[in-house]
Amino acid sequence: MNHSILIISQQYKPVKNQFNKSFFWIIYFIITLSYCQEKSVTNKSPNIVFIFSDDHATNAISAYGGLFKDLAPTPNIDRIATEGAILKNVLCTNAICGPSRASILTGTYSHVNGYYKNYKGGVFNNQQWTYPQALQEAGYQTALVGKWHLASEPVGFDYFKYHISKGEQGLYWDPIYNDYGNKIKEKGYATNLTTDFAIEWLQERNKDEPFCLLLQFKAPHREWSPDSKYEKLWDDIEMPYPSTFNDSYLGRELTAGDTEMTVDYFSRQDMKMLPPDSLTLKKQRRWLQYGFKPGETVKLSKKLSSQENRNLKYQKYIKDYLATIRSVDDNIGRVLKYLKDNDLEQNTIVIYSSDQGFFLGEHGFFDKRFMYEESLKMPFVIRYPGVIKPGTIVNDIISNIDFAPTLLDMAGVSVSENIQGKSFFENLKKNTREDWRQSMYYHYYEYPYYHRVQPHYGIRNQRYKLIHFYYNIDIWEFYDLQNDPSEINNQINNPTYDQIINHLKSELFQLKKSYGNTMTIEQLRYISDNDFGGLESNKKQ
Ligand code: SGN
Ligand code: CA
Repeated sequence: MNHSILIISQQYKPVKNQFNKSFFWIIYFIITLSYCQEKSVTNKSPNIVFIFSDDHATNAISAYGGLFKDLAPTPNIDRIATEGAILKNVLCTNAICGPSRASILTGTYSHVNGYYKNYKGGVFNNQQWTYPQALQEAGYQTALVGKWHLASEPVGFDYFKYHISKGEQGLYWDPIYNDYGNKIKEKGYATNLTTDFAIEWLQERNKDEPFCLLLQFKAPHREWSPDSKYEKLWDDIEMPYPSTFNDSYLGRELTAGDTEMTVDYFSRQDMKMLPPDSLTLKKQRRWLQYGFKPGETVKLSKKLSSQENRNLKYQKYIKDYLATIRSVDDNIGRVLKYLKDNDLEQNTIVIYSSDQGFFLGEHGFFDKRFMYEESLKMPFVIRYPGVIKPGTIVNDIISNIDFAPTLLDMAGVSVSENIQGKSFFENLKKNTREDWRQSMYYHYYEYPYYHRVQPHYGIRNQRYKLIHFYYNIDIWEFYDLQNDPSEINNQINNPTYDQIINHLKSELFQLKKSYGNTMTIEQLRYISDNDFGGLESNKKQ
């Protein structure tokens, strides 16, 4: 700023009389402008509480309906939806943890932000623009508490306390955090603790500035460990099975039918089996991992048939998964109560979302990665009193690259030029622009670990989906979601759809190109095969 004053005063030096007056106004103008740029927000700007979890499927939130809506309701998440909006078509651009988080922070696709994969994914390049930095620069107080999982130091936060250990996946019990540079082991259950720390920060923050809090739970990520009080919630009932639980993968043999992601791959740890005391700690760990690799089969009971064992595994999994969500929902309730009790309810935007969807036994799967509906769809509910009408339902196609521009739009802060997402603030007010996108582009890169899901890209609109699996196979799949919502009939060879498929194919290539992904199949394979996605900037410094 001093620099620009100097240049201007030099330029105007010769015109002496006029100089004093003009000089005054120029300085006044510059100071005002710089103040507006640096602190474009006031204490009237809305606060933001962005609550985010890991692997929470829409099918496990009662506001979205689904098999468990009555058995395992989520009243607090539902409350955000009924007092604000529920978004039914929020689609992840790359359905896996780190990449989705990187897209949310930067508003860009993986091939732009460089974070393609978790395993051999390297490190999020934290020198790039992110929305928390933009908010911080604009005068927001910012904090991050809970799971981060991007392997580089969070930038743009006045305070952070994030899970370390297990490759930053974090632990359910007695978790270890990086507390603003200090390694701290806490005692207790992660979901409760993370909320405690978030509330502590809210209490201690500077009350004169607006804030943005990112509260990010580890739950309901694998290995789905519930709080002790919720361990036996559904012991006496049998949970329903999704209709595609025993999918035969007909017409999808080399894609959905060739993974290491079915319930048969649950480990002893997932099933909460206890290792023999006689084993050393190291051997106990290996014992617990059994089941993870092909050929390793965990049997829950020797007397049962393989189908019965499979069912039993699903029962254990789904009950544990839903029980971890019970704690997430309880703690969201605590946050909502804090906001209410502290007179923050009216001027605080509350969002709940998760990094991608998850399979809850559909197609026999757990985990995510595929462009199939269950993993592609992200939950998103938002409350903004006085601005978003209670009971709003949004069906527009939105994706995780749209989160950053939307948050900044709501806060009145400008976005980076390189951003690829679009603000959906108007959509939330039921004022969707006529040229809003009608289809989205998806791209998943990680292979073979974990879970052996073939890399693929595709396009999805309100009715159809076209996917190309390209890595070491060359297979296209096409689904008519209206007639086949469970995606079991791959119609790629059905001549009735020829015209639609051709049209979608060209739209897909057009979209891919418009987002700047012009890599050849060889180059894409290189991304999957190499550490750091082949990018120097992704290497750990
Ligand atoms: C771990 C899990 C995988 C999971 C990845 C990625 N295995 O590796 O099942 O797909 O995380 O999850 S585990 O045995 O270590 O639990 S993600 O949410 O971080 O993308
Ligand atoms: Ca995840």
